[in-house]
Amino acid sequence: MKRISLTQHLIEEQRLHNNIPAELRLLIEVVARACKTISHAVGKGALGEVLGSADSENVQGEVQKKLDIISNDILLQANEWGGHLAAMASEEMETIHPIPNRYPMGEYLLLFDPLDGSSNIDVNVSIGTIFSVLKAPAGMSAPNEQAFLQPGSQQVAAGYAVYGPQTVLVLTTGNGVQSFTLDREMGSWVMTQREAKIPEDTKEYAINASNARHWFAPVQRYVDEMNAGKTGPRAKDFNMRWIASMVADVHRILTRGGIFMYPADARDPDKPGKLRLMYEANPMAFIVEQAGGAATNGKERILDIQPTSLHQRVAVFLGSKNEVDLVTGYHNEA
Ligand code: P6P
Repeated sequence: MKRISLTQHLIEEQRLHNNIPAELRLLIEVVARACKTISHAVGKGALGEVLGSADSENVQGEVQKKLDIISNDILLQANEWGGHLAAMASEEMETIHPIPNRYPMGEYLLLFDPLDGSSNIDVNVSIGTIFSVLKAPAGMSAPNEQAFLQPGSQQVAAGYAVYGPQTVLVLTTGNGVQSFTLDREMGSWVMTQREAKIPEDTKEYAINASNARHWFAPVQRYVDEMNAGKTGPRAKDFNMRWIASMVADVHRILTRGGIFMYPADARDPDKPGKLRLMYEANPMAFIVEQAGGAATNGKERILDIQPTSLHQRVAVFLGSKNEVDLVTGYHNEA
């Protein structure tokens, strides 16, 4: 396959679909460049004095890892001056981050989880950066949190970088899903997959099985039926994977199919699961749907959910369409 760069791909997409204005192309390239810098910092590990926890907690009440903060700062500093953004929001920051007055304000909003799966940093397991791009509401003078509270269907781009044996950037601008592998010698993103497709069926599921005693009935039924294997109602054996790094689990599903689940459970019936809607579930749902998969909160399409707060959580079922439809059906029967 002729290898093309991220820049060439974005310019060709612009010609083909006319839905990637220069400002959006610039934004995506700046974020991709920031992910290269994060990959470099992550790759240093103990040599870079970047492992371990910082003496701080984020808005989620989670102890921040040094690399969480470093990655967040890299994304803020890379995106402040470009003139393509009106504001940013991050898992690591309680409120939105407006563009400093000394820089021009643009028409896009950028949301990100700067380093997802950070509990895996110190044990050298794949982690990643997730990002989502929205258009700022027309005529907005001073950005506020309300401007960000748009359903995931309004995203104009979304992507993630997975920092694993390879560093891979996965991107959608609404015209399918493309993957780019970081050529470390050249420092460039090189297209290595033009059209990711998630198989509609699978034999592999991902859930944190240690929570099984807390699951509600629809999830219990769905997982029990898979665990019953060939002699059970599904009439086939299933495999289970759980990396506890959403980016790594989703990347596996994008690559070979599967279903990823982080359900609400009885531990806190008012808490709809652990993952965040705006900068984890929405971008991943956009990517998964663009690759032919499905993504729901057990009841409805994640991309249809009207957000009410920046850091709200949501239950997540995403991946191979027939499996997501089945477990969602169980919820809607209940
Ligand atoms: P648990 C990482 O902390 C994260 O937000 C996701 O990346 C991951 O899928 C999930 O939490 C893991 O949660 O409860 O299994 O540790």
